[in-house]
Amino acid sequence: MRIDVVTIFPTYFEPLEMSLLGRARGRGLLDIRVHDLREWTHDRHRTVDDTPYGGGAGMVMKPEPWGEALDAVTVDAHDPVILFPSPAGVLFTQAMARELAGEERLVFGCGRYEGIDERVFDYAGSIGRVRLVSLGDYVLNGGEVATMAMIEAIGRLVPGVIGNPESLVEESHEDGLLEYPGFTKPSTWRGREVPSVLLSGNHGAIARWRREQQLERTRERRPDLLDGEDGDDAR
Ligand code: JEB
Repeated sequence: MRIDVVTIFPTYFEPLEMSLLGRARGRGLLDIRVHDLREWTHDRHRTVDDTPYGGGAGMVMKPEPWGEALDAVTVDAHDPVILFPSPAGVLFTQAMARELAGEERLVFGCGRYEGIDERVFDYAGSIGRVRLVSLGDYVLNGGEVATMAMIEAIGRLVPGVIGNPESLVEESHEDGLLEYPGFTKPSTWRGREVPSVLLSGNHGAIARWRREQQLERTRERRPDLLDGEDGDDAR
């Protein structure tokens, strides 16, 4: 999979060199290219923002550099998915990460200031499949942190990136429930015991206990996952 990121802060993405995704990049599974939007400006000050038509607070990102950037990074792409992190986007979910992990080409457009001139989204729709996506219901200063989170969520689902694919299905959200609690040695730590069932060697009892814990925690912390068509297949 190739991922192009367009941003005015390319250094935000330096951590991608490290760890799991960095190794996947080294092995040729992920080709992540980060581009400075200012490469597609033509004035002395490399201007990417301007005042909003109609007035109001803050600045809006100018469409021209975005148009040139999207043209350049998609010149050899066939129907890429073009994602714009936005507080006004649809919520980014594990189901979406799973779908996107099967794509050949992704482009992330990272806005700043009050966001990007709205016409850019329409233009991007003439290049590929546009998705406005939100990381969650809180306000960030730009799309970079959201993009990093989404690249991590998608990248780890690309076949071959994670050594043991079985660890993917067990974890949080893949079955629509929160994870069961984990414990390791020592069996007593600072007066706190590991639940005795986990030391019993009774694998049936352990599986039942873990499923109960998942259901109890989900009911307590994330009842929204249990009621309705939300998420994947919460039971
Ligand atoms: C994403 C962004 C801004 C109003 C307020 C702040 C570009 N979950 C999320 N919260 N905020 C963002 C996001 C995601 N994904 C987000 C892109 C931009 C915030 N801002 C600042 C814009 N409008 C600019």
